[in-house]
Amino acid sequence: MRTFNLTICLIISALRLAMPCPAALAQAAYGDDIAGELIQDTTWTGTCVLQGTVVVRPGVVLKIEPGTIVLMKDGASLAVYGQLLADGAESEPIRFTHHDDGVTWRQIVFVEADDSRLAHCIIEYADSEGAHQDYYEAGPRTYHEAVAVLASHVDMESCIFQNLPDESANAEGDAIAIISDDPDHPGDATANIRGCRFSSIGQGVHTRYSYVLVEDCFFTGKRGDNDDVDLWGESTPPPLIRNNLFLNPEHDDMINPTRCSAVIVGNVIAGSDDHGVVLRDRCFPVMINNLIYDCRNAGVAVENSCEALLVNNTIVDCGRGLRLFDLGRWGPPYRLTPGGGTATVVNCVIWDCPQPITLTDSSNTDIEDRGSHLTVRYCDIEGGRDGVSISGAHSTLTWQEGNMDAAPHFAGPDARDYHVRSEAGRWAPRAQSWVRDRVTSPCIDAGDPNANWTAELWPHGRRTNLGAFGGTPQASMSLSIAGSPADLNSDDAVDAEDLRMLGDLWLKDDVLLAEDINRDGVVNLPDFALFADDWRWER
Ligand SMILES: [Ca+2]
Ligand SMILES: [Ca+2]
Ligand SMILES: [Ca+2]
Ligand SMILES: [Ca+2]
Repeated sequence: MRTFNLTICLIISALRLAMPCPAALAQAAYGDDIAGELIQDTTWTGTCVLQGTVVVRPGVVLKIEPGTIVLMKDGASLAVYGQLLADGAESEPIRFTHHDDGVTWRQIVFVEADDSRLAHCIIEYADSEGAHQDYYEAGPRTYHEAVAVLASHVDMESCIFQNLPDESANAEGDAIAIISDDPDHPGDATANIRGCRFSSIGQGVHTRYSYVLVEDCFFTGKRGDNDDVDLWGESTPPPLIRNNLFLNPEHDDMINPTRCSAVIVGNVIAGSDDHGVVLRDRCFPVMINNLIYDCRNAGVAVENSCEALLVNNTIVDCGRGLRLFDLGRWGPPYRLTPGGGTATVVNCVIWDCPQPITLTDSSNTDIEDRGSHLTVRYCDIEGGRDGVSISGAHSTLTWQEGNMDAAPHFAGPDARDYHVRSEAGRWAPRAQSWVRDRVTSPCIDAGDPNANWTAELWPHGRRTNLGAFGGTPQASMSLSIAGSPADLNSDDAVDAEDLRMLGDLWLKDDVLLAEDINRDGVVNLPDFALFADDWRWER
């Protein structure tokens, strides 16, 4: 029954399969099921039952309507060589699920497909447990993830990955693989993964030599020897992991680029029994504006000849704040480059960690440089220079200007609010408003004078703050009134360009906008009055 029946497909094709499921002609051969190949553009709606491997041929477009339920029989797959446009809606998601209790389906795989989309889809009960280490060895590959993308581009928006492979307490099925180095289908694979939820599963996103944008996603309850975002190999551009929330997994690391110069920006990473972020092997990753707390082993690990740049991160309440070392694993299957970790740390706060920073030599005696190497400037490190522990004769610390050891005055560490206090104004995320404190944190305006402060709202002090919110609109306000509140683009002049910006957002009802000059949550006449006061201001 699973073999492809050309005659049936041609008949289906002749009728231009665009009908509610089950498809009438497919019923003749396969009962209520859809099976074989789609060789004509097709739209699915209602309830569809898939069995075996359903193939979307090259050049064929499969559309799936909002609210469609795709019931996958035991071991069923959807293999897309053409294009899949599964556009659910928030109120009418598309559900890819199993046909019967107790069975699992195999996979949605894209192979040299046309640009495809999964939006508002729920993906569950796929048989997707397995180890990404399987892909380290040369030879044929079997991808185990629920969604595998080979040499294709797929946008995934507002999707939910859950119950992989089932709802049991130790289920650790993996969600997504984006693969550019498949031996049979090599070629750039890319994905934009936005607003998705990864709930109590194994690995979330795995890449090999692939660009991904992972943005505004929520990862929680992860299980097993899996990382939420596991990136392997370089790509152009490098992966961008931005504004995600990683919360309370039970095990393992949250973000782990290996030999991958990923850009990791604006994430909240909290509650791991291992590391928050692991930066591994020969690569040059960058971390900016991340808040990392409650990671038992370390907030950030830099390993095996990785050279990392850490700017404006807050790392707090972790076993170690930052850890530079050689993990080993030089042989197969990992084959990591021997060597310590190297990091340049600027505008960061590391606080309330039993060991703020540790550097360890590599135990590999065959390499020229066995040291871990750290450069620190404009940082607030608990214990100051003594907060850096160095073990081994080869590791080095370069302690530069602007560092301090001063209580950062977090707003509410018990409530995990790590904005720093200010008499001039502090953003209160729960209240979504600005509040004033009785103390002002020394982290305000303490950043590298050359760092870009211009996204901070006035009064910004014309200098970036330390920590995760420094250099962002959520930066705590300065006691200095340098600059002008009407200089909306921070170019040291109030002119027609600022007026245009004010006009563009006129009556906009939103917070954290420079145009909302009185910071009351709406851009309107009182803001224009303040703007007019400073019209033609120039520094
Ligand atoms: Ca896994
Ligand atoms: Ca500032
Ligand atoms: Ca301006
Ligand atoms: Ca206003």
